[in-house]
Amino acid sequence: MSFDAAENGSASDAADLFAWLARESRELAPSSVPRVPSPPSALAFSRDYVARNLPVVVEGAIAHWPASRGWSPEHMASRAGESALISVNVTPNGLGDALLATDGVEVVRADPDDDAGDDETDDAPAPAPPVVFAQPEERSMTFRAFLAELNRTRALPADDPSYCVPYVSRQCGSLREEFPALAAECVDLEWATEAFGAAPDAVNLWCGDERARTTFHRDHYENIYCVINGSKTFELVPPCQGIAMMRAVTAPAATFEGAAVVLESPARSVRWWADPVANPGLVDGSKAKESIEPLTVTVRAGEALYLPAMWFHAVTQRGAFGDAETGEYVPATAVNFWYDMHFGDRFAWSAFAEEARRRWGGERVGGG
Ligand SMILES: O=C(O)CCC(=O)C(=O)O
Repeated sequence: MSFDAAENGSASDAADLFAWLARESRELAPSSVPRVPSPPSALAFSRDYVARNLPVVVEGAIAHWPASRGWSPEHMASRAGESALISVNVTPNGLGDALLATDGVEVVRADPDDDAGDDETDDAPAPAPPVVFAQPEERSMTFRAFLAELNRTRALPADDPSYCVPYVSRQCGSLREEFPALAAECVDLEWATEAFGAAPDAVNLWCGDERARTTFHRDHYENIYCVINGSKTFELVPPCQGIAMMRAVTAPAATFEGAAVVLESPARSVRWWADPVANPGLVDGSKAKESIEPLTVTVRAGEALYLPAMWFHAVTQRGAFGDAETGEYVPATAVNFWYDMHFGDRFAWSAFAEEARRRWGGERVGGG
């Protein structure tokens, strides 16, 4: 990668230091996500990607797994168990963990007495917050029931009263906890475990369709994301570019209940990023162009993406029609490995830049 300081100019000449930071970060990142044709050695992976905090797609990453030719819906349902309950995230709009403008949305207060700052002598209900951080409803069902619900709702118009978007997207170790028989088919990725120096902290299963979008956020984990069925498309923004240009909003936490949202009680605030697709109205138009130019990469079945810690990412997926035996719809399915990141100098700089942006970079609080 070449570095030409003249392109962005010197930081000391920049009128807007945050815009300078965003451009600098973007210029120093690759212009596309590279691919390697087979799993690298742990040393090459560490040196070329982990140490440089750069993403890469590894082709043939799961060739040694029984799952390498995909998992049919029937295989997943029978291995998940006919009576074992799994957790399914359900939303009316495909957006779990996302900012939601409440205009036209029913906002329910779990307990009106808990309203922060409520005047006890004033019975008028507090106005609904203009924006909430909406989390999915968690429903328990068998994997087979999830598949039936996915297929049923795919066929409905979005304004049908029973329309919803189910997505198997529980985190914090869902594969091993909820799908132990499928977990046994996902063999450790030695090159990654050796490079990160420890076994993964959590292994998660993701299964859903193109109606769901995971909105921009970042994780303090090194992530190896392996696609088993269909494809997943990642929009990636380098850490400093995201901190400098993406708009964060602090909003009260709420949970979907059908199409309504129920505010958490006691109240809790969450700081989250305005997503250009999910929340175009919240993205600052003057900065949108720079903040909305992510690196986009599609990861296909059999491939793995190394998604470095602290990179902002938004994720969508496509399933496949035509399961070999039944011809039915096969939802996009993936397994990801979260490894603890190293909290070093890079983390400290990032926390500093984020707080500087919050204090001096024009970030507004409350979503107004
Ligand atoms: O697959 C998805 O929908 C989201 C994945 C993700 O955000 C992650 O692995 O950190």
